[in-house]
Amino acid sequence: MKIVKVEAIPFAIPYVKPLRFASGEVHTADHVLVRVHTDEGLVGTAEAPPRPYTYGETQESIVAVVDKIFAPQILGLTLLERESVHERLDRTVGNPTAKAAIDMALWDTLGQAAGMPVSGLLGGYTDRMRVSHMVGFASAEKMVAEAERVRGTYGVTTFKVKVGRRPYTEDVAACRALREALGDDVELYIDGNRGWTAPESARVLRELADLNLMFAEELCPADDVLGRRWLVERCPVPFIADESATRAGEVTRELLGGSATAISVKTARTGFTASQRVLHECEGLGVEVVMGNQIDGQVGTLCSVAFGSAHRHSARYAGELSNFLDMTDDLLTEPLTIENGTLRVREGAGLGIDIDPDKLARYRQDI
Ligand code: MUC
Ligand code: MG
Repeated sequence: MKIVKVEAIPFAIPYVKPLRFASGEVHTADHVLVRVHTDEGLVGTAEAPPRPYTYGETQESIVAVVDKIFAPQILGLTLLERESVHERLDRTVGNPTAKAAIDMALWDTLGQAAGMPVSGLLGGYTDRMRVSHMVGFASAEKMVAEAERVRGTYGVTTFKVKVGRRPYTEDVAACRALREALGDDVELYIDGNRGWTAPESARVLRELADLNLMFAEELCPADDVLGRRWLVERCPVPFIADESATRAGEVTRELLGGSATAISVKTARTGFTASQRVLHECEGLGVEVVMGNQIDGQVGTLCSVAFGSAHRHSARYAGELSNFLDMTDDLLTEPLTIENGTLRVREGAGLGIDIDPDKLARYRQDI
């Protein structure tokens, strides 16, 4: 079965409230829907969320790189030649979400062709994941109110707290308020998106030592090589590399260099094929992984839960699967629901991504 067409459709859906963090803020989900068509009429779907402040991709650059570079390189290859697809895509450095969306759309097509769910094809470990909710920058009171609302409404009991502000005392106060309000039973961890220096990060970790944090993520830049190594040596919990370890080679470099002791796996940037390489590398090395969220919509979240639940090693911790809750609308015919703190994989062949044509027509930016 051959690939005959690859579409990149820009769409934009506003957020109810922006997500703010140390490296940027998101007001609108200006994503790209990627569709891979086969000669037998199957259509695989995924979404690419541009994160300009992290990887330099924009909605426009994703559409351009898919239309002008990636699609022409893979047309004519079959669904069973994914290794060749990646060989061709990987000639181009960067563009992680564009590559990842093509990979996941291909897997969706493969699942449909086989009449099997992609999650089962990937590993089929379980059919659901516990959900971790990301709490963005706001006053301590507002951050507590959000976490309490998400716990009360969806049963979520794991929270990733965005930190990395200056002065750091604001973040220390917010973390403390969250622990006091939510109690000892919730799981809390922090993500600094490179906002602090290594010494500032060390100071914060000391001040938060009594809060029983589960992880610390990207508190300072990995490019401060010796500072980051110094920090990670002193960090009392696994130190997650996220944007510093975006592919298997970078994961190796960060882990062997002592700049990280855990890894965030994001299907939005490594799709399924490269995410499996990262995951298996980490599993082989005995390194913990967390399923991260690149501020995905429902399409991306479905991809993330399909992958995370497919493997024992990625299903261990709660996955970051709730950013879509803050969108005013989405593209799926049947919206995702989080119940009892859990998100389930969609049943059926492929990824179960059924796009509502009216919604796509309303939100697409190209016609
Ligand atoms: C995260 O884990 O950092 C914020 C920026 C990005 O690329 O992903 C999010 C969440
Ligand atoms: Mg992160």
